[in-house]
Formats: sequence, C-alpha cells, structure tokens
Amino acid sequence: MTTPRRASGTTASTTRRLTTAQALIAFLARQYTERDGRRHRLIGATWGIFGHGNVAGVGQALVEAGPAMPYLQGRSEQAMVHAAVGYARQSGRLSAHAVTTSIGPGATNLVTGAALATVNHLPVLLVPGDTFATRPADPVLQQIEVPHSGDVSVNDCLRPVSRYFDRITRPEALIPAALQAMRTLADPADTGAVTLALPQDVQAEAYDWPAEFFAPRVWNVRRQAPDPHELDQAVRAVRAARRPLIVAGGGVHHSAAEEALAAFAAATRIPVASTQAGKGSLRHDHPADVGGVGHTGTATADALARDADLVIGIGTRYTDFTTASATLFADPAVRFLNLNITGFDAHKLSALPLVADARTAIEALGEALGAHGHRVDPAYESEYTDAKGHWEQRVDAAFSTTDPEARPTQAQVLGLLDELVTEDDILINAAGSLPGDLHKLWRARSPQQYHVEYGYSCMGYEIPAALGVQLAAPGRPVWALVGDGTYLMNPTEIVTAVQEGLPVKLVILQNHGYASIGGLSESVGAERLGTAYRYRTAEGDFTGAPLPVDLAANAASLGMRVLRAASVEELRRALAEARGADCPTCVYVETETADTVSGPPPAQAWWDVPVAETATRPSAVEARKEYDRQIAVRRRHL
Ligand SMILES: Cc1ncc(C[n+]2csc(CCOP(=O)(O)OP(=O)(O)O)c2C)c(N)n1
Ligand SMILES: [Mg+2]
Repeated sequence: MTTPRRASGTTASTTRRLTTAQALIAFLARQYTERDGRRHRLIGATWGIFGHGNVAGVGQALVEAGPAMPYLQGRSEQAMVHAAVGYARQSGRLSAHAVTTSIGPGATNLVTGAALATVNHLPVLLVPGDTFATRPADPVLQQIEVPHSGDVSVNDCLRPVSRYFDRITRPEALIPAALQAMRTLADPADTGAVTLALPQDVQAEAYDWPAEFFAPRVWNVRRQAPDPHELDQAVRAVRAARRPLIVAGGGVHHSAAEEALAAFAAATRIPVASTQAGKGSLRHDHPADVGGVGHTGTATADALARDADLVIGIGTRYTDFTTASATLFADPAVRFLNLNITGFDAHKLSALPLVADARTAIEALGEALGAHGHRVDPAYESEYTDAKGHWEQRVDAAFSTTDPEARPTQAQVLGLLDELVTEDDILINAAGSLPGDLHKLWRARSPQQYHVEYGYSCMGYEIPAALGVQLAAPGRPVWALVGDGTYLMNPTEIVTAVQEGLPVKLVILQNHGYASIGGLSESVGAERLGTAYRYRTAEGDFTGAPLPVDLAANAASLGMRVLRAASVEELRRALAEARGADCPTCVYVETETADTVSGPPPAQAWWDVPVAETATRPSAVEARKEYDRQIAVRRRHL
C-alpha cells in the first residue's frame, strides 16, 4: 500500500493509496490531545448508523481499520451525538467521539445533537454522508434539490450549529479540512460540533496521500495565561469589593480548575455560587459553597447576588437562568469581572475581562491577592454561612420521608439518592422539573457528579449521554434521571446499553406528563394546554383519565432489567439494588404530584417568559399584570 515518492526537495517522501474514507479513519486514529503533561486519544471511537450514503465509504473504512478505530452501534443519529457529548464532557473535553451517518434524514437527525454540543462547548466530530460531488444522476435517493442553487444539500443545516464545517468535494481537500477540524475540537475557546460532510462518491475515491498526513499528531489544549494589564485591573477590582460573589460556570470543570477554585475560596472567603454547568465546582460542604444561583438557585446565593458589588464570573455564559433574566444583580453599582477563555463571554455584562484559562487565571489572581493576604469582611462571611445553614434545613425538609408506605415526591426521590450515593456516582439530567430541583437541592460530592445539560436543555439527552459517560468512566455508577415525557422522546439507546453491557442506571419518574411546562403554562395564562398525558374528553380537551402507558414494560421490552417501586421503602431498596447491578437497570417510580404535597422550595428569582399582551381569558389577563410588574425591574449592565 505504501509507494515511495520523492518530494520536491531532497527528502524522500512516501504516499499511501487509500480512499478518502479510509484516509480519514486512519488519520483520526492517530490524533491526540495533551494537557498538563497527559496525552489522550482525541477521537476515541466512532458511532455509526449506515445507509447508502456511508456504508460503502466510511463503513468499509471502519471494517478495514479494525481495532484501530473502535466502532459503536447507535439506534438514532441524535442519540449518538448525545452519547458522544456525554463522553466528551466526562473526558474533560480532552477526548471525543466521531459520529457517521448516511445522507438525508440520517444526516439531518444530527442537527439537535450538534446544537447541544456547540451550545455547551463540547467537542464532537460529525461525519454525515453527502450527495454525489460528481452529480452523475441527480437527484439521488434522499437528495433535496434547490432550484436556484446547485450546491445546497441538507447538510447545510449543520453549518449554523457547527464550529467548523466543510464539505469534502475532492479527496485532497480532506487534508486541510481534517487539520482544521482537529484544531477546532481541541481548542478550548472554539470547541463544539465539527462537521466534515463526505459526498458518497468522494468517500470511495482513492488518492495518493502523503504519509506525513498519518503521522501521530498531538494537539496542545492550551492553558492561556492572563494579560498582565487585565490581571492588574482584576486584582484591583477584587481588592476594592466589599460584597464579592463568584459565579462558577462550566468553564471551571472544563479547565479542571476545581481545586484551584477551592483554594482561592478558602483563602479569600469569597462565596461561590454555581450555574447548572458549574455545579460541583466546589463540594457542597466547602464553607464557601452557597449552591446554585439564579432562577433555580438557592435563597443564599440569590440574596448574595442581589447585593453583590462585584460578580466574578468564571467560565460562565450568563444565561437568563443565571441572571434571572437580567433582574438578579440588583446593586445599582454592581460590576462584573469575567474570567473566561473566550473574549465573547468575558465581555458580557460590560465586565472587566480576564481572558484566560480558568485554572491559570484563578491561580494568577490568587497569587496576586495572596501577596496582600486578601480576605472578605468576617461579617460578610458569617452572613452567608448562617444563610447556608438555613437553606440546608430546607433541603433536609424536602428530602425527609415520614411514611415508608407512601408514594415518594420527586424531591424525596432525590433525597433517597442523596442517602445512597458516594463521590463516585454521576447523575445525568437535562430537562423537565428535575433540573430546577437538582440545582436547588443536590449536594454535589465530587466535581463531575452533577451532569446536568442545561445549555440546550434537551429532552432525551439523558439516556444516550449516560452511555457516553459510562464509556468514559467505567466502573462508576452512572444514573440517568428522566421524566416520563423525556423517556418517551428518546429511549432508543437502552438497546445499545444492553448490547454493550453498559450497566447504566435509569430512573423513570412517572407523573403523567409535563409537570414543569404544566406549571409554567398555568403561570403564563396558557391553562396547561397539552401538558398532561390524559385521554381527550367529549368536550375536546385532555382532562380525561391518565393514559394506560406502562413505561416500565417499555424499558423491559428493550432489554433492561426493571425494578418497580410503588412506595418510599420500595424505592430505597430498588435504588440500592440498581446501584450494585452489573447490567443496565431501570428503576420505575410513580411520583406524588405537586398538587397534593409540598415540593421543594419555590423559585427564588424570576425567569422571563413573555405573557400575552392581549387576551380575553382571565388567567392570561392576570398573568400579564404580574409580568408587567416583573419586567419593570429588568436592567442592562452597561
Ligand atoms: C427536545 C425538547 N422538546 C421540548 C422541550 C420543552 N420542555 C421542557 S421540559 C418539558 C417536559 C418534560 O416532561 P417530563 O420529562 O415528564 O418531566 P416533568 O416536567 O414532568 O418533570 C418540555 C416539553 C425540551 N426541553 N426539549
Ligand atoms: Mg413528567
């Protein structure tokens, strides 16, 4: 396969004759990342579902590659991307997966997963098939034709959700594209979904590739140091602040900055609140940890946020949940200092930017402040310590169970998990009423335990993501927590877990519909339309009896072991059994609905969901009055 070839200079060069698909797979198998002296395979495996658009090209190349490129068999393209994203997040973004699909629907099924990856800055390499570059017989099966533009394919849907996109219409174009793709995946500021669309004919076309293309290549995941001037400004801002508050985002985890942050907080006693992506940055029992912040935050963190004079955002995008839709940071003189690897996020809220790797920046800031022994006022420290104690009591109350025979509430389900888990366990969730409850209540015991995807909050992320997390963390108990609505959206990868023998644990919380959106719907005057899984009545609405859907039987039919829990005590036992199980195991529980029992503490801050300005029905008219009261306190930080 290797033929000697003389390059233009005096050094001898060789080429390898391979198809474009074979070349891509051989190239991917030899890419590495490196950070802090440790090397990782950049593309650890390839997920794939085959159709005519990739079976003969990429499919054949994977067969030829053998163990050099492990192959994983998915059931839905979207789910494969979620699995890859779970793997990447659990791998600290130092290792990722590729996902190959056919053309047409297989390719467009990637879009949601790609958007999720890009929103969350998590690397995944997408390799959809594409229609013929040579166009011998347009339209081929599943080809879209746009009368005014001959070079459009459905894969163009992936452009806005990709951090890098290329369509490889000639074999040799793969060389620069593949290098840019790896650069993007390994770049901590730029990473997300990367798409290399491969036309069917080009995949199978041979070319004489320079052997150097296949040499092992190491991509340094840089720890960018702060600019001295920005650091100086930052130090002065922290020293001048009387009520500083750190908002820790996902960037803390991505940079493995948890220990640095813990040391910084222990030295300065600046309280640390966390976003959904940042939760677990400090252990829950670190004295400076004040829990989640924003709409789903703790009373402690939100009160601190309201009165903070300096908000130190670390690796956060400041979503509307974090800022309570621009109402939370209420001190008229509040300033922001943002440590972020991207200039884009560092400048949000008119902040003083500190563009740098989170860990490097925290250490630099700590060192500069430490020289003067900087520490917040003890009165401030005891204020938040007391408040934290009060919140802990509210968590205990939400978790506590009195009647072992009763149906558990959702908060009690979390309480039973809280009793059971150790630092090893990983909890995955993304949508429904669970993210809010978890953000308020969960006591994170280790940095990666809290795996809530709330950048895209995509129902159906949980089960496939659990597979990816388990692949990255063999031996650790991995829990996918899903509502009934979420389960119905994407249970397919249960089959893959069974096939691969991945002992993921699935907890299905059955409450017969969308409790979260039902509550929201009621509060905005939409009267719970379409949020309960109930029969349509003679009047035409959906207020009949709950539907006779048996999700436990459904999970069992896909090959899972299923434990049904009807009471608190049964649930306690089922969770313990699932935790020890060595095969994929589902715990199915019907939860008590919020109408009949007290749930977790209510939202401590607002969230902007615009309400109808004109309406005839009283519920919407009332909701709008409340909305007008809330928007009056929205502000711009300029
Ligand atoms: C793919 C997707 N579609 C729609 C939504 C909007 N949404 C957010 S939560 C939710 C309902 C979730 O229902 P369930 O999983 O049963 O959880 P519950 O609200 O009952 O806790 C919906 C439809 C979403 N987040 N993701
Ligand atoms: Mg539900």
